[in-house]
Amino acid sequence: MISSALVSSLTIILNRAAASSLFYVLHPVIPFKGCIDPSEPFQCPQSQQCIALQFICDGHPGDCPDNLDENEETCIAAKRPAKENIEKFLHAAYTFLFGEKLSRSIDENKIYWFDTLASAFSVSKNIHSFAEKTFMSSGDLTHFRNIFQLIHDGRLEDIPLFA
Ligand SMILES: [Ca+2]
Repeated sequence: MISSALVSSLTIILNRAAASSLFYVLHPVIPFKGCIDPSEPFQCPQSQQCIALQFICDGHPGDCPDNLDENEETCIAAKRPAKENIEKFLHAAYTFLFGEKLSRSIDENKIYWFDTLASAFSVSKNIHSFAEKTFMSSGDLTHFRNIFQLIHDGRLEDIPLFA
């Protein structure tokens, strides 16, 4: 036998579910599509607000939430390719750059890995900061440094030996 307390609890839960689905009908959630307006191409860190490049690191805070438009990492990111482009590049060149060794970590963190990697490429001041943000082991960092040294030296034919 179902107690009246249980029935009233169920009624409350069902009413909340109905109310919440009505809420979503009235206020559909529009997924963020990135900063698609060319006049405001820069996405503020930890936000979906888009601003013009001229407001980044211009000495006037307040263009992004929490004044992140004047943050050191934001200043670095503003001088680098857009994070979305870095991410596309990484998808295309991952095995070439990192080889099988680091590819294994993709399987463990597939959903977030490229986003994390692209973010780290976008904002890191140096290779140590990059390694910290991507939780690289010292072995992975050495591997990564060697790959980039080979690219820097134009010795692309040697990369498969490391990868
Ligand atoms: Ca600013």
